[in-house]
Amino acid sequence: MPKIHSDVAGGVAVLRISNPPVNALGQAVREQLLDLITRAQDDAAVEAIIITGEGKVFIAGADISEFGKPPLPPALPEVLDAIENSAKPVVAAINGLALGGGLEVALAGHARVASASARLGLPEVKLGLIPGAGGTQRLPRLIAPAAAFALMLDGEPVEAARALELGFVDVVAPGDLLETARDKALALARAGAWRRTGDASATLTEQAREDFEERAREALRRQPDAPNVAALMEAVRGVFELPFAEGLALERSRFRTLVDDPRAQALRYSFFAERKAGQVPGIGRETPRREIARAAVIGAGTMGGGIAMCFANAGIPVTVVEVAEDALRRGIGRVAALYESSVGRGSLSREEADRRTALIDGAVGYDAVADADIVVEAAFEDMGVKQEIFASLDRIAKPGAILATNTSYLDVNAIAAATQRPQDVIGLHFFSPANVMRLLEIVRPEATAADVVATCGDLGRKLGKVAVTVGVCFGFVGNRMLARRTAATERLLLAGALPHEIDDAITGFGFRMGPLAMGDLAGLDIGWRTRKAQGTRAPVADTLCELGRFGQKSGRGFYRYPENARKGERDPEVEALIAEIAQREGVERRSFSTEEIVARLLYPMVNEGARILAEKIAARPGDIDVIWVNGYNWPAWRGGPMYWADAVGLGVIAGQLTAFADREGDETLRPAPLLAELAEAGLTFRQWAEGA
Ligand code: 3H9
Repeated sequence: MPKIHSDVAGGVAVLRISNPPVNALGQAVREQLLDLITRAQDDAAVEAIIITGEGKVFIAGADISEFGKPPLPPALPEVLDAIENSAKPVVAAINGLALGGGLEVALAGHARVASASARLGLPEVKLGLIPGAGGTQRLPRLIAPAAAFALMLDGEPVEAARALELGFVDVVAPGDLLETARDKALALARAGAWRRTGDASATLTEQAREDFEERAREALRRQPDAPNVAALMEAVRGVFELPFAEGLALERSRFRTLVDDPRAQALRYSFFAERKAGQVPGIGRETPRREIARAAVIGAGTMGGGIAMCFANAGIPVTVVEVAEDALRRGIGRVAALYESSVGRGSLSREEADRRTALIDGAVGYDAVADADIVVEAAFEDMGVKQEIFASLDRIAKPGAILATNTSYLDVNAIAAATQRPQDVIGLHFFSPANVMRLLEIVRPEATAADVVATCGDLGRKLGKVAVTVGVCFGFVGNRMLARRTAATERLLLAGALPHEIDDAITGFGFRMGPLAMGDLAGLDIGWRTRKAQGTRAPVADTLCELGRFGQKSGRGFYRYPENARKGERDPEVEALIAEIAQREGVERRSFSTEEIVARLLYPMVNEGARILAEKIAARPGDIDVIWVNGYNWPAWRGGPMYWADAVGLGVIAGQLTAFADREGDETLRPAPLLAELAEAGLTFRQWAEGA
């Protein structure tokens, strides 16, 4: 099957890569590209060569699904050598996204012409890698090495205009891309002179090296343990110290080592799990969609404001609805202040901030939802309140409008039952801060129409979210599993682990924050109120709240927060208090190792994940992993709880859980049937999902 269309006209061979969906550089593309470049050398009708892409993408990079498998020749660097050493000039006509190996193809060419809408980047770091086809050696030879390093460290693509300014695009085509590229290619051929990027050295000055070293030190300070950051530094340093060919060899060797690193494997797993999460059982391309031209959000609190920003950021006009004028004014003011601070930080232009602010308006009273295509309720977390609101929405919203609730725990079926149109009701669980966090749990009640589910999936993507569709149960996927960790934390505190030991074990595992520091930050009174409403208890956290220790906001929680302290300090009072409660509760205390703390906190979560899978609340283990990585700060390089559990071994986890359950007399800790069954059979969650 031809993956590249070749067309020779007017002395120029145009090689158009056509490998949908993203023109990745799979084996067939590499082979055909090498073959076509080689053949063009002997073709008398060809004076110059253009490489371009079919569709909206130039080339999105190497084919990630080939990584970790036996290499299939020709390797990409070999193809790029042929391009760079071509006896006829090669021009990249960059028609859209040029990422990773895609940009490396362009860098190996002798000139780069981009359409104004093209974006270019080297995102390999996000996969735990570094560029592996010359990117680390060629880019710093074209632009300031410090800027090249920054671009590769960040991984975000830049616009064509910025690439031109930096110097790795030669021309942004004012009109027809191919015409401009053709002119450039023929001009090079006729001048008989063009530059191999590998020969360039103008950027490699002493000053440039100092600038690079300064950036490198800063990067190492921020990410001292990331193997790919260290490798990236080493490779870029190579441009100053090594001949080009040796620099390429160094890069290649570091790339190969990184590809096999379990952290990079986990990141690749996450890449595909995220994409798979978009596939919802019973929903397909053919499922009809509803139009979302206008939105409304009920509630101008932190959550409601953040959700409104998500709509405005995506260009969808939104009305924020409150019951009282002053609450509305405060909420809208908070949103405006957030946009202002983005402008102040330089992450948003003034015009863009104004455009987004103008898309948000406020109204008092539910009548304002009448012309919204979707209403997202973000009011107080109470079933009575929510049912009342949904009964009102049912009366006022136009027919066919999607009625969504942002509840994080409550039964969405019961909320839907407050309306005469349960088919239009769905849960859209945003995470705080909603305008920042990537996760969106789409909670699908029994009666919800397929087109509503499909529309919300598309909407999630439009809002820039990773949307995962889940079933209805208390706390859905994320919070239901989190509750297991919270319960385990309480148990462990009583049993003798100190707050900072627990937090250190969890941050050492890779979370940005431990559960107790997190509780202090969020406010301990929130959970306390919920427990009181449910008639449950958590002896330690309840006692702290009874003493007015609500966390950071009251200066005291699990830790104490002296004025201006950036981090909580150990509080002997709390530690003594916990020992006292433990004695009262008859819990014997001892010390715990870091590994034991991790196991005690995270294995019960995995166990709950197994129940969630068995109940089909999540469609696949990968969905659970995507939720935890994107909504709960699970370290991305550990893949997610279910992926991690597979690596630990389900037999090990089931065995430990059995021991915990026996010791604690707590049956919720006993391995769930699915976990026990897989452990017994020596299988992983992944094999189970793949039908083993
Ligand atoms: C690299 O290049 C290493 C080199 O330096 C050295 C090599 C020696 N490979 O995201 P979407 C699939 S590392 C394989 O939903 P969008 C994806 O799985 C690579 N498959 O679309 C999905 O499949 P399905 C550096 C890929 O429009 C379909 O394409 N490059 C690849 O939202 C559509 O994807 C990157 O890291 C790939 N490279 O976003 C870029 N890319 O339909 C990674 C996509 O079966 N890719 N697929 O689920 C992306 O960032 C986004 O996919 C992109 C499109 C922005 C391109």
